[in-house]
Order: sequence, then structure tokens, then C-alpha cells
Amino acid sequence: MTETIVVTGASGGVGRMMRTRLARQGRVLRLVDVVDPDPPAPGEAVEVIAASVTDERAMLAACAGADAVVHLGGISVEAPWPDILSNNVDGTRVLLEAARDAAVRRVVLASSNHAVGFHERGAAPENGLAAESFPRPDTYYGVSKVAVEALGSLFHSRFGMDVTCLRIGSCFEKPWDPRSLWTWLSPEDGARLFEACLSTPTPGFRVVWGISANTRRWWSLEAGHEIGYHPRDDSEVYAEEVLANFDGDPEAPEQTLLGGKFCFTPLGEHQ
Ligand code: 15L
Repeated sequence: MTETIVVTGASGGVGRMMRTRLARQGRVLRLVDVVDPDPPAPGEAVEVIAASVTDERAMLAACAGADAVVHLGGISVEAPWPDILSNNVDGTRVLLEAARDAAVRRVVLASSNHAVGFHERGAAPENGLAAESFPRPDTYYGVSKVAVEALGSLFHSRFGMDVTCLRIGSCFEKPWDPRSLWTWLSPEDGARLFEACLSTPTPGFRVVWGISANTRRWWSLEAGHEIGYHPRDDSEVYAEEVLANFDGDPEAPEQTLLGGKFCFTPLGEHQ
């Protein structure tokens, strides 16, 4: 039997890295984005929906007959409030409504570490900061991710949808500064994480960190383990190179606050 997974934001940074890694035999990826996706790799089964997540009709069409939704769409940095509100908050509501109408049982929502950006490394408990720590957003972008999580919780409680919110750290090919040595999510672990979200039996509503097994991490991997996420990569292999090339103060707040530089970016300004 073929399964269909909707991936919003499929042409964005995380979307492009995950898309190829989530391709499987017997799986169709329905790619949603306003930007054209890369052409499919050999053997990759894709359908393309060129639309914004704020487009109700298009999201209904995207969710029709789908088994799950991976929602990566929206703005991924600080931006003016009206843009954040429309794309991230309303876009997520529109998508969840469409998923409910289409009876899609499982949704994975890309939240962000910036929902909790004002937590401090030095104040974290010894066994790591819990994935569901209370919101401490660092930007309007971070506020929108808190709202994304709240919408996910609402749709779980009201309609019984399985919703997993991922507080993603820094999902890039490699870490680049002291902070990213603890926030890094390798692309391969990212794929393991999304796969765990898609395959764990009846997750209910959950909040999970999106990080690798970094030696320097101070966020607890427990919630991830509970859904079968077992990261294999560790940023430590890059630590020497990263620290040798870093000319700032590794103990400055931009490096020790969870949200890093986002904690100081002017609110509502394009980053
Ligand atoms: C995010 O949420 C952003 O989307 C991404 O661009 C990075 O800045 C990342 O967080 C991070 O904190 O490194």
C-alpha cells in the first residue's frame, strides 16, 4: 500500500534536506511550497502543490487522502509581525483545519528552539532541559512557534489528532560556532527524528527537541527516546575546527542563551 505524506515548506532549508532523506519505496511525498521544488531524484515519488500554507483551498487539496503531514512551511527567522502572524500562525491553523477536514490522523509540526530562547545554559538541570519547558520566546518568530505548539495541542485535545511538535535546534550540514555545537541537528538525525514521529504508535500530543547526540548538549533527549528517536551524530567531531575558527567570546550571551543571537535581534526586523 502506498502512503502519502504532505511536506509543507518542501523547498526551504530543512525541507530540501529532509525530502530526499524521507523518500521511500511505497511512499509519495506531496510537496507544498510557493517556490518550485528541486526535480525528483530517480525513484523518488513526488506530487507538487504550488501554494502558500495560508491558502485554504490548496491546503484542503494537499491533505486529501494523505496519511500524515510534516509542516515545515512558514517564515524561519525574525520578520515583521504581520508576516509572522499570517504565515506562521494563521498558516498553521489553516493547515490543521485542512488536515482535520481530510481526516489526516498524524501531524508533525516544526516548532523551534526560539520558542524557548531565553532559557540559559547555566540554569539547566543536570539531566538536561526538558523538551516541554515553559515557553520563553526570543522573537516574534519564537512567539509564533509557541502559537504553533498551542494550535497543535488544541487540535489534539479537540479532535484526537496525533501531533508532535519539534523544537528544532540548528539543522544544517555542519555546526559553525560554539552555540551550534550544542544546538546542532545533523540532516541524517533530522531524518531519523521525522521518521520516528511518523512511525511511533499513537504519540498523542508531544513536544520533542530536535538535536543530535551532541556531547555538549544541555537539552534532554528523553522525550525523543520515548518516540523511538535515537540520534547517532555528535557535533564534537567538528568542535576543534569550529572553536579554532571562532573569534568571538564563547561565554558571551549570544553563545550561552538557548536562542543565541535571536535574543538580541530587533523585534519585527527582517533578519
Ligand atoms: C531556527 O529556528 C531557524 O529557522 C534557523 O534558521 C536557525 O537560526 C536555527 O533556528 C538556530 O537556532 O540555529
